[in-house]
Amino acid sequence: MATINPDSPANPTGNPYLDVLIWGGSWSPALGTGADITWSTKPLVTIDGVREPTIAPSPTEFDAFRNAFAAWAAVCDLTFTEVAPEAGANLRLGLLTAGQMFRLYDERGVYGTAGLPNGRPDEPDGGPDSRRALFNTNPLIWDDGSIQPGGYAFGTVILHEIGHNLGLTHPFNGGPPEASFPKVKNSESLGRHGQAQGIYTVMTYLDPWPEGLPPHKETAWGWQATPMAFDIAAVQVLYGANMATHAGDDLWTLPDANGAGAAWSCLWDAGGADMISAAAALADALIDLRAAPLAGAHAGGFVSHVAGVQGGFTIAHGVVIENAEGGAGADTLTGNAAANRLDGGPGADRLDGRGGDDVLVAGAGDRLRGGGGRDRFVLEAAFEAAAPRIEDFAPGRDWLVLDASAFAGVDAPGAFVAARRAAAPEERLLWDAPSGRLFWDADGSGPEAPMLLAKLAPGTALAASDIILLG
Ligand SMILES: [Ca+2]
Ligand SMILES: [Ca+2]
Ligand SMILES: [Ca+2]
Repeated sequence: MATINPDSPANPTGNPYLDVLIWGGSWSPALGTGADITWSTKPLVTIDGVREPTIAPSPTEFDAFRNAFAAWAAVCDLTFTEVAPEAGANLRLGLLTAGQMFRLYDERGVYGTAGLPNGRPDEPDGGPDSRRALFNTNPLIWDDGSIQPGGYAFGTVILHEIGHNLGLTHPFNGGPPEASFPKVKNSESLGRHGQAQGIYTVMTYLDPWPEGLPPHKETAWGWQATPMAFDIAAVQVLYGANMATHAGDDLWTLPDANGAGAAWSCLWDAGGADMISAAAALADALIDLRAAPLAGAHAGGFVSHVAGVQGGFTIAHGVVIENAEGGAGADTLTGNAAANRLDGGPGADRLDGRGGDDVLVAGAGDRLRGGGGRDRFVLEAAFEAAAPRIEDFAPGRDWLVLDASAFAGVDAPGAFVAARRAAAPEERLLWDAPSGRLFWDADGSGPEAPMLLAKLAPGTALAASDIILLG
């Protein structure tokens, strides 16, 4: 059981987002240290001077609370243990009818309320080491679907109120008192670069991502399933990071259809060789492997998603996801500073490896940039008119990679020639420097016509040593 540290240092990080969210004390004695928190349900509430019971949660509602605690525990060094209502838990979760919530606040539309660790706003039922969260079970927003991860009540109410209980405030009127995210004026304000949006923090009052997709009205899916990048960074400042979460090799599959399972998640992945995949998607996918930088125009993260789908990923600060694969559509895959493998799959894809020694699979119609580092461009077949275009091939630094089993004779001496036509049987790779086009000629000087294999910048000083073989 944890005890309250009522003080939050003012501006503990110097970061204009995290310092606003962190306010109201914590459950651990010092920044960056963990705590073991107990929780229970069915607190009494005092309404109009009378103490009255809250609603006993159903098994589904218990699961919703457990899922929300698990989502917070996955990202930081907190544990949450369920105890009996009379056990004097740190956190006490209460379900109210819409009528009870209205009488409690004399205000409609209060979907939830919660105390910070230091007890603000004042909680008449809270003991010295006990805080509560109250939830409005108005069926307009609260039902068995909306309290599932990714549902409206889970993403915007349950995660949000528990965030308060852990020591996080809003992007508006946060801490130090009344501080806000840059350029945020009020609870409806997106602020500079739109960073008060729900896709960047569940502590906002704003929907996940209407600037990317139309406003979303369904309640059972299409909302947040996890704390988002600012939330994760902020609770890690308070309690440290959970470095056991997804420490192995993980496959993160982007939701590719609207409906159950479509939700916005921020990936907290502590290690391993990981991949974001849209392999099953039919629509165009955008996959961006850059982690949330916590500063600049994309401070709260880069959004990966399939076109038209109300769900997808951002990547938490400090996380490295190595690899990405697209689906049937014309996908856009962006790497990060690590060594990435990017494969767009079918469709005319755009790949950008950015820094690091990347592997980019060049399919039909693709346009590729390796970025910095020593990159390898894998040519799988000759697509002729749809030959991939490599925009920034750097001879002597990057490589073209050919599978010897797919290109018979490519491994023979003299297979590469700087010429538009083969003059000998072994001449299979024909490099036309003035046009920047590389051809595959399956029978060398035989009667078969060469096929276009790849397009590079005209005048590129390509040499045989720039080509390596697989298999
Ligand atoms: Ca992992
Ligand atoms: Ca594709
Ligand atoms: Ca890279």
